[in-house]
Amino acid sequence: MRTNPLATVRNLGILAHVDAGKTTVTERILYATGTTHKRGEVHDGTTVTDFDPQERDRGITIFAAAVSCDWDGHRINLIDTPGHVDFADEVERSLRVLDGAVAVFDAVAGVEPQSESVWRQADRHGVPRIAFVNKMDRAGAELDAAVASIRERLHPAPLVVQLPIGAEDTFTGVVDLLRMRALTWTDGGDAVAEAPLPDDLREEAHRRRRLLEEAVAELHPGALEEFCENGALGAGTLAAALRDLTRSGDGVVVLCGSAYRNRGVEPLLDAVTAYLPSPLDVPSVRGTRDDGTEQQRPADPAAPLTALAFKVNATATGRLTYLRVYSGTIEKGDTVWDATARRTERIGRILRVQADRHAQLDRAVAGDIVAVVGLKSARAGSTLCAPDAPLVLEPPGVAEPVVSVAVEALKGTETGRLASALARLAEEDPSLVVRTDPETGQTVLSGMGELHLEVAVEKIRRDHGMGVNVGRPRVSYRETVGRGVSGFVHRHVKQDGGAGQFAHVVLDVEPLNAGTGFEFRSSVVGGRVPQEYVRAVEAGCRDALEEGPLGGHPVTGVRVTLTDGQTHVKDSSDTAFRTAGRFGLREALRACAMVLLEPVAEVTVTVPEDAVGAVLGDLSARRGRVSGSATRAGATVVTATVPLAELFGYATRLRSRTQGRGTFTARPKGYAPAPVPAPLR
Ligand SMILES: Nc1nc2c(ncn2[C@@H]2O[C@H](COP(=O)(O)OP(=O)(O)OP(=O)(O)O)[C@@H](O)[C@H]2O)c(=O)[nH]1
Ligand SMILES: [Mg+2]
Repeated sequence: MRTNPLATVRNLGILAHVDAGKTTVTERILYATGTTHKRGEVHDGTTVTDFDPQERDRGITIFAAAVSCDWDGHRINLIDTPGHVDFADEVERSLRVLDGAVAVFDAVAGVEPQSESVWRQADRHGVPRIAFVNKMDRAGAELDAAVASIRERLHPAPLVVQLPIGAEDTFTGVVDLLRMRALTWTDGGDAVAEAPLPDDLREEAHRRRRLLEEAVAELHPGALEEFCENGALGAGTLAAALRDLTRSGDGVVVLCGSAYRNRGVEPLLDAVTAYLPSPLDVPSVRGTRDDGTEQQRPADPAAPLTALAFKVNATATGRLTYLRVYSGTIEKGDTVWDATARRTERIGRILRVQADRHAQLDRAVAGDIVAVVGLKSARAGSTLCAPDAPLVLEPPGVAEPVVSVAVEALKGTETGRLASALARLAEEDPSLVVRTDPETGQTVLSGMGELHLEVAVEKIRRDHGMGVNVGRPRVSYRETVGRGVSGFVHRHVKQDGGAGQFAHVVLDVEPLNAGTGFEFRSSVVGGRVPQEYVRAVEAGCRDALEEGPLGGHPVTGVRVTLTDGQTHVKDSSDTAFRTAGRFGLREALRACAMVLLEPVAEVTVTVPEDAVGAVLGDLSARRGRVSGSATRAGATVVTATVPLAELFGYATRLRSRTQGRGTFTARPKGYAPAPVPAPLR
């Protein structure tokens, strides 16, 4: 029997907290697989995946980058993701198209706040993962402590398959607990050296192997059977069980190494191919057909084409659209249907991105991740499919922007150029929103945080050589319904000759328990309002939610029910009902008790013990609510919920209060009621 070639594909993401070493791991993977012939460094600005000038200057990853490489008969399509929380949307879009991931941890810090966030993101997407404890060469690195923090905070069953050889700056390799062999690397040496177990580690290695066998037997019925019969597990059974447990999410294989010192990368690649799923092992993609019904499409090159665009990137070679092909085949020159924009598109060139080279392909098949040149309408989140078999895949969720700045061109004559540059940028990054402030007429750019906006503006300055003035950052407020109204009547009637407009709606408005989102339903009976008009009312309600009655902020956390209405034979239309929905809800909201909401963040501050008092005082002056504090290795970790508006400039303040010894991370934690009137900052 010929095996399906798709079984050898791995669509892999590298995820972690800022600075855990994702880009360095990626770089070493490209080197180990022979894709590149020199090892780049983040601090020299020479890595493959941090190719943007700002990434090189700042030493951080900003944009997710996809590269392909080959290992042991497998094709690995790899996405290196950013760790900074402002770019969490890039991670979200990447997770949508991945089949598996490597979560990278810092062997000194263990699980850090953003590792926890990306872990939960991966949980939501059902992406199986393995853990790589990196930086084993650092002073204070400890595999057991890192594993304990994984067990405590992420997953109850970490399954450690290696034993480190040496520690900190004498960390030279690992014992592979499956094959019971020692794998070591020398400084400057390229390849891994394999040898029998060294005497001084034999006993510990056998003890750890035993622990691994017991843990696996406890989780895996097949392994348990063999364990009970033989009192031990063979390497083959262990490997098969580890693969099952990884794919079901019941266990997490843990490896370790030092990417920077080139240690542990080859076994990581072996684990990726052995344990993580291929496109054939994950559930078939599901989408919605034009008639509203759901359909599944198998990962089969012969099935109708279904592909998701997850990233758009304007480059010197043209506009690159990154696609995950879920089913079917695309060929160069094909005409495909953009089911999201509802127009046909032509596939120009198809590229496999391999570091700085792009290999041209004639076709790409189900399971693959490729870049395509020539698409005009497709954006991140668009579905491309066979013209005769349309299907829409659910686009990746877009987080709501929480911080805004006003921007203007330094030269008045460049206002138009700035507007088109901003529009291009928002097209590439759906978490950026550009709008005009209705009161001041200013152009306002909104995004996920100060850094996100700073990077966006800097990109425009550099790419377009344009001077840009930027206002002070402000948070984005929301409004929600405190107490609803029922039976709110609105009549939209214009019958003064010619084509008239007639729409009559009755609305109930109530708060949603979740506090966010919008739900619309209809309880109209007897067809008093036909279905198409109900949809028009819903669209009108969405229009109304864009500007709430308190201060023109978007409204969230509301359910609207259309309970009744009236139509007119001649004068009713979609437009009339949309208008009625819009003005009806706008007036109804004025009658509701509305609540102003502001974005809040969960802040984790790590400070030396002697600075805790000053930090707590400062947090409370910033309207922060402390939710916990713990001491770890001489430092105190304080967690607090703080309004985002109070966090601007916090990094500088913390540094001065702690003589540079304090660090913090903040991650968005939704919205909370704001003091009224909104604090002006
Ligand atoms: N000592 C040591 N340093 C490492 C190791 N791996 C990476 N680093 C260093 O840690 C820093 C951050 O590494 P990156 O690879 O940029 O980390 P990242 O996870 O990609 O960071 P972001 O993309 O910004 O989230 C760099 O200075 C690396 O040289 C390692 O194994 N040991
Ligand atoms: Mg990086």
